[in-house]
Amino acid sequence: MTIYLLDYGAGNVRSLVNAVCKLGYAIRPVESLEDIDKAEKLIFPGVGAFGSAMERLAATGYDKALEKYIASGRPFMGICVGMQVLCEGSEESPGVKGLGLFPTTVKKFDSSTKAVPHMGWNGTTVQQEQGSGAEAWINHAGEDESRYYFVHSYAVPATDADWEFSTSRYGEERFVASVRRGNVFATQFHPEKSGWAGLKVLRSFLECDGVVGEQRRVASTLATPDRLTKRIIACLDVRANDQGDLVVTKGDQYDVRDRTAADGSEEVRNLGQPVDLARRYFEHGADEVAFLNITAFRDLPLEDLPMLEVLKRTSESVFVPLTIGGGIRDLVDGTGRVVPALAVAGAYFRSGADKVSIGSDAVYAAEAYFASEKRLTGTTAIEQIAKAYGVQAVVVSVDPRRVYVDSPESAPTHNVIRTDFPGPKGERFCWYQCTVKGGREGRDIDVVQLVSAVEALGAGEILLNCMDKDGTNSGYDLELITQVRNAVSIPVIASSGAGRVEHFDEVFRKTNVEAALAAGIFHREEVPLQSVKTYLRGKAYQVRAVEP
Ligand code: 1PR
Repeated sequence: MTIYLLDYGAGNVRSLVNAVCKLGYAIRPVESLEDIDKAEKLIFPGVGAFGSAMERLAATGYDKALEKYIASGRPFMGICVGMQVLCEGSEESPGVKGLGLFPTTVKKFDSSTKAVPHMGWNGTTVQQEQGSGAEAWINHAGEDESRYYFVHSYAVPATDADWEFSTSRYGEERFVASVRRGNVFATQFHPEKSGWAGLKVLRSFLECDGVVGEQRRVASTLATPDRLTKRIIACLDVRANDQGDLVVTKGDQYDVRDRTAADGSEEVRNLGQPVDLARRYFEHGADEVAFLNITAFRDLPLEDLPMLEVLKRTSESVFVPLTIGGGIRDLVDGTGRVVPALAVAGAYFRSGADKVSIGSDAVYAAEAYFASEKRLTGTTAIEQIAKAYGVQAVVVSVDPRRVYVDSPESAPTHNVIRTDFPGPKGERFCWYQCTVKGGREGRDIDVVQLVSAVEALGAGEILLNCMDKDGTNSGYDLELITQVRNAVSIPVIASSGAGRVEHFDEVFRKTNVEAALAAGIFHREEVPLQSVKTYLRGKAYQVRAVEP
């Protein structure tokens, strides 16, 4: 069978190709209009904005070819924006016409009531009972434990139309999770990033043998609760050790060297190989895996950056979202060529990353934003990557540390809080100073200023580390996290300090963050990832089940 992938170069399609291969099928990229004509099955994983997706389709003539393909009755599957373009239009790109297969308009989620983008694993409720043979065609259902990975700011509001195959709920909003009519099936979620549950959905499409039978409507479950899970993220700090091998390491308050060597030398801690550990965490139920490259690889051509290979290999066996951080900025590579941050990010997306995480460069961008009285120039890495790949692909990793002061008046330009954990001289107040270069240099910008600026620039998520807590196993810095959670409406990942399962409950209960990340306890196998999930489930949290 000839299966084709319609890609227009706007994101990570490597994972989808890997997922299809994992299921035993070969898939080829569409390179010409004739390929669409030849295809027996076609998958369109749209990425980026609705308007740019339609523009790219129109510029290549693929829009008309797609319409013809769909009209021919051959099976078509759309993913994410690949589902949205089947609608008439989208609030995201006013005036741009979609393919108009489904009579509806894509709308933005209300960010005054919840974090937007909607990012994470959510349940679905199937809206239609299928006619003969249809169950085999596609079978993702809400009655079971399955969760699927969503990442989007815009969605099709649910209205119980007969083409709405499944719906989901985010906060007070019910939206369409997948559509189906005849030979067309499309999902708002990413099956290729949804673990085994997602692979099952993909397999159903790959195995179907054509147009499905009659559909029968059943009443939808209007009262379906929001089943968005709290995400548990495993983080791997990766660097070259003294022998030049790439290893996963872990610091104590950002110091990654062991001082226990007999000869007094200081070895970089080696906690394992990045690809092996990532695979282990996927199998143990990690909802996402983040790699932070903490070595500045100098003098290397872009295409030789070692983390590209790590991502390529990881995405062959890890089917949850992958984030890569470290060194996402304009750089001069080994050939003396200036490579813009957008190109660096592009290389990572093509190698299997779903999000890039920006550290130091985000601090400089925020400083420039305030210096220019909050003017958006469109030239920062955050703005450019968000424009090309969508805000959900841009994470800002923050490395703050406490600065104690006697009173708020002592730091009038910063957001000072009263703390329950006084400083060394009994100070009752503190602010959180942002740092660059892996915590080695403090800047005159506090964490609230930073996260507000990067949200305005177009970051889609905050990865909130804490230098004072990193590697201490003493629990998350709840005061820091609360301050940041209240300052932005994009999702926040709590990081640094997890030491026991109770710390995850505490951070979710007291700060309402969307995700919690840990490193040391997972690497040292002190607290297995599965036990975090089991504990949270026992506390009645929505968490994604660990799959077989
Ligand atoms: O500035 O864009 O090149 O990004 C560099 C990235 O590398 C930043 O995201 C920064 O956080 C990270 N980084 C740089 N140096 C270090 C270091 O440790 N020496 N790691 C470093 C930051 C913190 C987290 C850690 C959590 C959880 N490490 O990655 O995983 O604190 O740890 P725990 O659960 O063991 O407490 P740029």
